[in-house]
Amino acid sequence: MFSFFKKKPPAETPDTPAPTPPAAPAPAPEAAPARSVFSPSSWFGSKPAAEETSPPPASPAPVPSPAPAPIAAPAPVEAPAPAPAFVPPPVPTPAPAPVPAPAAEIAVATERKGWFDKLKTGLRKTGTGIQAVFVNAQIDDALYEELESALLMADTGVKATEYLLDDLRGRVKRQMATDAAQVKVLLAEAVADLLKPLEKPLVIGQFTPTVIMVAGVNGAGKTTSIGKLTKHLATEGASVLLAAADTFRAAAREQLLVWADRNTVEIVSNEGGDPSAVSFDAVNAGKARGKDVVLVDTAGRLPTQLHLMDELKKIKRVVTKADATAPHEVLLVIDGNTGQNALAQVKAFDETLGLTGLIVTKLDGTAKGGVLCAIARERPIPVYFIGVGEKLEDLETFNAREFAQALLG
Ligand SMILES: Nc1nc2c(ncn2[C@@H]2O[C@H](COP(=O)(O)OP(=O)(O)OP(=O)(O)O)[C@@H](O)[C@H]2O)c(=O)[nH]1
Ligand SMILES: [Mg+2]
Repeated sequence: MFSFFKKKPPAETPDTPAPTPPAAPAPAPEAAPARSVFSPSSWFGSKPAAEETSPPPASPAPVPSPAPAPIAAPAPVEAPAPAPAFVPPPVPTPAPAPVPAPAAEIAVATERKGWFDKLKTGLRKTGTGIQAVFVNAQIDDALYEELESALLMADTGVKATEYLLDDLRGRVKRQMATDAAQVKVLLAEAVADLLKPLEKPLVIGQFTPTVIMVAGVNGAGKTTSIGKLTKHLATEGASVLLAAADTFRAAAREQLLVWADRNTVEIVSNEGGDPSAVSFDAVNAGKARGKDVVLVDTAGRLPTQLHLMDELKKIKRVVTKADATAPHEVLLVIDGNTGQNALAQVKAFDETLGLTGLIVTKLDGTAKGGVLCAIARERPIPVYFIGVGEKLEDLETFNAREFAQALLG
């Protein structure tokens, strides 16, 4: 679980229906004093479902804001910010829910352990390959050579592998390590330090709505990740609006509708319509209805399909027309099984769109987690979330140390 809390600027709560106002540059509320944060380094229990909202999805019908849903305030484990305060969605009656959760931390620990075990299982194949190098080994050139091969096999890529080996040699010298088991521990530290810059919280609440555009190649896990993310956000009390901007296939819209239903959130869609128009309408509807987050699902595409990459640029442009400050996040979803190609995708989508974050999916099964090291070394874009399965709870914030431990611990 991640921490999510927010404070909004006071007042302002129009709940106007108005589905599609004109494209006037939005007034864009300025940075709120405090904002919601997904903290990658601290994990909180906070379960109570804030099943918010309104009538069933389907069309962007005007919906009055939900009554303040009391949410358990996440209890920081090692949180940088003081006592996360939750303020429910836009309703004039401010009723923050101060819920000290004494028992929560225990629940959290279990929950987190469960997550860690899943991640460890997912990365087992890669991890075992690297760990085998240290079994009954001496600290000599042969060890480093074998390690080099194992890291390359794990999709770490040439640059990150070289970097890690150099770094490791330095650590071994400084620590005066004498046996291979110590070297393994030092490697885990080197990996954690390399990945650390990728650890960054996704901030929600600074803008209303926070518009998040999600892109990626076909089948990477965009729609599924949006569904899981919606669940996290809704559970923490954020109101979410989905935009079905994958208008190519009716099935894509249906798929997002299912997630909208599951999470009881609204969706803006237009079968066979233009993806930019749907995104535009969704951002306007999100503004009019005071939604906290608008998540825009786009169709899968390869970076080599230039006309489709142009279409993404257009979506982004048009979203900015609806809200001059948007999109606030442009996320790329990558399949953890795509190996070094994932790095190529990150570079290509970043060049086209200017990415602000990544979601790495399918780190269960046969995933080779080394690609995160390659990303950290060559295109360090924050990894907001990682996915280890198809279920709602199989998405979590990325924690570098935990990842290194799951791989090498
Ligand atoms: N094992 C596993 N499967 C996942 C994960 N995330 C998504 N999937 C599966 O991957 C498949 C594709 O997921 P989608 O969410 O439809 O992918 P998409 O990127 O939206 O696909 P397009 O819209 O067709 O480009 C589905 O079968 C998902 O259940 C994950 O973390 N682990
Ligand atoms: Mg999809």
